[in-house]
Amino acid sequence: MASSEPTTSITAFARLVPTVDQTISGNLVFVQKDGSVTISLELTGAAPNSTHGFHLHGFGDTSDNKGANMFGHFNPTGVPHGCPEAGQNSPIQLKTGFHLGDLGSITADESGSVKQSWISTELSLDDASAKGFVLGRGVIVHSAVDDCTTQPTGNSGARLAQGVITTGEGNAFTVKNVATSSKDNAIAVFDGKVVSGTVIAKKAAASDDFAFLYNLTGLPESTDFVVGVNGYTGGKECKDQLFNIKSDAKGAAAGSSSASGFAPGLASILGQTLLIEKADCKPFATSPIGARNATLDAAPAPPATASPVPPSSGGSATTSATGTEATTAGKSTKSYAQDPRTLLSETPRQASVGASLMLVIGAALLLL
Ligand SMILES: [Cu+2]
Repeated sequence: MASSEPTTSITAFARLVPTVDQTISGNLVFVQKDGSVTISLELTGAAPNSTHGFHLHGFGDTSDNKGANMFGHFNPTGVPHGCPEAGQNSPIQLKTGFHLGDLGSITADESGSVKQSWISTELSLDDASAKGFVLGRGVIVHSAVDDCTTQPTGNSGARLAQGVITTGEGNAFTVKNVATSSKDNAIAVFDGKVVSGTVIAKKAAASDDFAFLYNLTGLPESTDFVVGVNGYTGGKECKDQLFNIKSDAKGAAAGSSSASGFAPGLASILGQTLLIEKADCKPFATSPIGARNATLDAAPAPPATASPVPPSSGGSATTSATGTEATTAGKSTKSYAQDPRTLLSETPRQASVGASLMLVIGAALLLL
């Protein structure tokens, strides 16, 4: 951070929500000050005296109810998995040389609660050019202890709670060094409390506007809405407006829209809040915008044959993955072998045909 602002702190957080049939929930607060980010966790609902692997993950895509879409550990530097040293007092100093998301394990007290904090000099909340830029990335609480040695997962087991690292509505700060990227892809997942479904933001080419693909239910029927991103002011009728949607007679809205004149890099919306506003410009539903296949590097333009991603059905399982650490092992290892920077872009959609076949075979094996 700039030394001219030694006492200015900025804050982000992640709300941890239990995956299907699970009970752990909590809140993770990130405070960046004087060149370090302190992470403070408070959670409840764990089994008494239980220990759980706890990591930042590469994607902030909560659309799978077992956490299977959160990808592997946040590892933008392409290094091995490990753990911070045990026995440290809070805050635990995160180690360099391991995944930037390697927070180790957490242990609940007799009431099933956890309070723990960490400190890192590698993470950043507001510098999109930093490897450790974490806005929009994910957080996972696992079922098992992180063994600190199994690569690249720590063999931490199923995913019991998931969350997206977000500034939160009303807490926007300026993200600097935003690069334009051809790999931009982000997702806002509406959990069904008000609205269910997803809004996906993506670009086919770096110079394009974002295309937004939406598939939402639970809206008031036959009603006009505007969709916007907190902190973005386009000078339109409603603050932060990007595009308009209208629900049908069943309260559903599905389709795509490009936001004319809105063409910043992905980092300008990652971790911000997506707003669905009624005609009076008041938010009706909100969701953090999480990374989904997001590298943030300035990549060459993709082939013109790139196909759009259809909106997924929010809140339901959309893949055959079981949501355990083991299911991501193949993808992560493969990515390291290619190029560390492609770690977060490794999906069946963008992988080579060969890699896609490997993933299909891997998924088939998991079903056996
Ligand atoms: Cu994990």
